[in-house]
Amino acid sequence: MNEAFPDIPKIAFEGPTSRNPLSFKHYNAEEVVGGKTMKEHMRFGVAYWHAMRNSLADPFGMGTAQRPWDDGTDSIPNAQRRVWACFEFMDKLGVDYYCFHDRDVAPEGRTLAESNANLDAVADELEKAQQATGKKLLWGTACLFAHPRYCQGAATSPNAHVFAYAAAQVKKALEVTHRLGGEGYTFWGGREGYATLWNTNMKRELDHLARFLHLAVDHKKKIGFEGPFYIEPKPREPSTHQYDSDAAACLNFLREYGLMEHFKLNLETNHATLAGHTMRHEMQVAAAAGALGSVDANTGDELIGWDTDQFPTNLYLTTQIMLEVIKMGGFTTGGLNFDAKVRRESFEPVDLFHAHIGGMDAFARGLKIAQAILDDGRLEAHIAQRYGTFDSGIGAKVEAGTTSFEELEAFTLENGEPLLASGRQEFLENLVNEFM
Ligand code: XLS
Ligand code: NI
Ligand code: NI
Repeated sequence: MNEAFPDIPKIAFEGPTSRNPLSFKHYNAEEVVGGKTMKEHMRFGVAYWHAMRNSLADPFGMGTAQRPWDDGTDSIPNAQRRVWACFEFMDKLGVDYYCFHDRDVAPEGRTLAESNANLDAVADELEKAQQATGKKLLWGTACLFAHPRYCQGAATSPNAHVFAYAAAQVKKALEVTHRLGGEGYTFWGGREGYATLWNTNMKRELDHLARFLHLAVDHKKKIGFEGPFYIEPKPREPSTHQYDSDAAACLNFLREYGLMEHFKLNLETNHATLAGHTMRHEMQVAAAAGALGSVDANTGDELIGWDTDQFPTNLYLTTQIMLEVIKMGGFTTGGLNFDAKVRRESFEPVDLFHAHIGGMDAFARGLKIAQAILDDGRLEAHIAQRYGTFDSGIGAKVEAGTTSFEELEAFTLENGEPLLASGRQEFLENLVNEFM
């Protein structure tokens, strides 16, 4: 097969003084930072749906993407050719992982049986490409939101037949993910929510969603898939409200339905901001519950109110993400999946390279800055000292659960007004800037 990107060489690390846009200025895969190589820290992934399938259409206009290797048809040979374009892309970029939805890699057929056969035919090719290049599947997922049958939800559809169809689709996607050695499996509840409460029985829909996930856990055990399941929170879009609206809502749902041990969260920056949170907030909520699994690395636009899925280039953002990743002890099965698309205006194949190189360099700098902040120790020491009154005396008893309201009352009567220390926000913001 002809190369998909004939004019583009393997992207090399050339260092910060390079002026070559097709080089890494900061991402140096084998460079050790804090005891691990950059590549081990980051575990970058390419999102098949954006890199290979996004035509760059928007609600006001048709696609603009130029993808010379793609003949624009829904044929199996075209889908198979795309596999090799994707792996060439990953290889030239030096990214080790990819993620896909079933319907990104293979076309939906007229029947479930036909769709499954299509998926098998492309999975054969994915398997060959993985073997030829050593690239791996970070996670797989099923697209339960594009087809009209899912317009009122999949697991939360009011129609049991739709529930069954979605279950059959996840069964197959999970089996293909397993076959390809996928390290995890993601559930993003694309249309699991509602457009209006006037036609919705929320309790019933939530029960159905939980039942669906329990059935998926049963099947995972049956086929011996050992990777984690991830839930990806997002508050809205396409629905008015999605049940998995943010990390806290997901964790509450998982606990309520006895699913905690089987799930972690896959957090996406643009979804965090749509939920009115920072990514760091979402990461701390998940990490505190031991459920920070993977990251969909992207960013939103501050002025556009939707999921614009842009490539992350903001060093404060990447620094904060890497701080949380390092503090939780690093990714295990998860990674940084670029769930991001180039702008509609950036329609050439080379733009895909610029976008991913920029994201990887931004994360490399974020990693180095985060590690430097941790090595310096002042920030963490400040936070630890801020809670110092809980390290001994009455505070230690509070944390140990060995005090009572009576004792706290007696303590207060004896000690009078508390002596507070400043929060020092500005001091700490300046401290962080020393490392940027
Ligand atoms: C869409 C989601 C989607 C998931 C995978 O907003 O981010 O791309 O990551 O279904
Ligand atoms: Ni995502
Ligand atoms: Ni998104």
